[in-house]
Amino acid sequence: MKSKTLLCSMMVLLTVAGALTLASAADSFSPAKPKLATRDDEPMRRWRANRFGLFIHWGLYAVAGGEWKGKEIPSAAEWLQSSGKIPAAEYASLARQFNPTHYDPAAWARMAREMGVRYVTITTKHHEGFCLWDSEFTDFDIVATPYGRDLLGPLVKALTAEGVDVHFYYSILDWHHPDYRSAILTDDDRLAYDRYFEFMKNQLGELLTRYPQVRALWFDGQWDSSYCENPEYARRLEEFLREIKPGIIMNNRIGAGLIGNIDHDATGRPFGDYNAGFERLLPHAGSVPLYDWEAGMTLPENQWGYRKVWAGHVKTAPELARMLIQCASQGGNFMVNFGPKPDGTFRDEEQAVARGLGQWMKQNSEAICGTRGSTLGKPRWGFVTERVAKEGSRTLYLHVVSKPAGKEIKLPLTLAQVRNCRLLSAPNRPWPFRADGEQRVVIGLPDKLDPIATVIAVELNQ
Ligand code: FHN
Repeated sequence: MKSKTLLCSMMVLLTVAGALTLASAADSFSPAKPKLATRDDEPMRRWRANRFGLFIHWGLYAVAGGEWKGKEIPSAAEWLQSSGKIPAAEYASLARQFNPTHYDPAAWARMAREMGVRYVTITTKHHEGFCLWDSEFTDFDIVATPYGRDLLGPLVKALTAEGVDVHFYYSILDWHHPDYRSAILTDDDRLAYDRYFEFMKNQLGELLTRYPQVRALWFDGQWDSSYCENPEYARRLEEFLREIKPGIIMNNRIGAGLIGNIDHDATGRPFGDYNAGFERLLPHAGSVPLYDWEAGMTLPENQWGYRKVWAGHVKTAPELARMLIQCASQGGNFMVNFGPKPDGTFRDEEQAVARGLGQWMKQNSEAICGTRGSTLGKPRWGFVTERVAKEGSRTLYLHVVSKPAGKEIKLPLTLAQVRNCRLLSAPNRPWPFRADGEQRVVIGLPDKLDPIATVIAVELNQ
């Protein structure tokens, strides 16, 4: 019997502050505004360089697949308990059916690497409160299922072996824990929430120490007034976690506050390290968000966890790849979300997306990972990313999504600035370029463009 240590903005969404709307005219570039750096140490630089991640939502809701007692419950599948108004104890009985016999962490990790992602963010505990690891602080976890053993550890190991970084999602909001309060209205509520807060700290401490490979924590469910109107909890939690694991990266949803901006405490210090507010949306093309940022995207409309029946438009690999490119061109990270089935496998649509993205990334990851947003703005024919080498030389990556009139790209550069050009699809031979007047370099395009984006690397002289 485990010791039950029951103690324990709408997101700090930032949106696009420094909107720098560029490029309404083809090939007219102007320099981007500098970014407000929150952190620039090695872990943060690694987080930034990764650029592309896979989000995984997995929990008891996968067993129900969006249905309860034979009826479809609308809204997001992982919100079933709340949308279906299911009492916590009844909902918890799903644990008795959770048995992912086909779960193969090595296969998941291989899929992630082949897809081209550099990190995986997995839900350790979503709003339902169920934990995918064997937690010392609750019985509502994987050990209470027929599967009966840790799911996280083997995945952490397999991802690490494949060279994919591990990030953990953790919901502050908890529909199962008896001490959780959505609002603190009485002294008893305060005492209960304090206990819940201790429980949460204990669990997060447990995750960081038991799985030392984890590099980032992705908080969510911070919008209830109990948490967001009492920002001292957020600051205490952040300090506690940074003490346990200096270098850990946290999204800004650990903060408690305003919707639509990264949140700061009374001294002006921001919460967390980056803005995770772009949920199923990207910043306006061409704008430059002020902080490091990350967008998360579902395949169907708003389903993060597994739902048996998907309705409406389902995004394809080319659509998602272009979103990834757009994010990279604006200096942000991009996560595609998968919701595994209760048996531990991925649905066909997700597998197809993994393959499609992987194919493009195999040839073009150089133009995404380790790059920064373009200082040249947003051209009409696509997007630009850039890489700055240690010695200071720069490479521009032109992601050509549609053929410009005249079938040529014109860059506001002099011939002397360009060292060479190459197509990433044929990297071993130089790609021609010429001058057109003093201030323009012209680059032709191959006859056939890649249906996602044809990438031309333009190496510049210092
Ligand atoms: O409510 C959740 C939702 O289920 C999902 O986890 C997403 C992922 O970004 N976050 C919340 C809503 O902001």
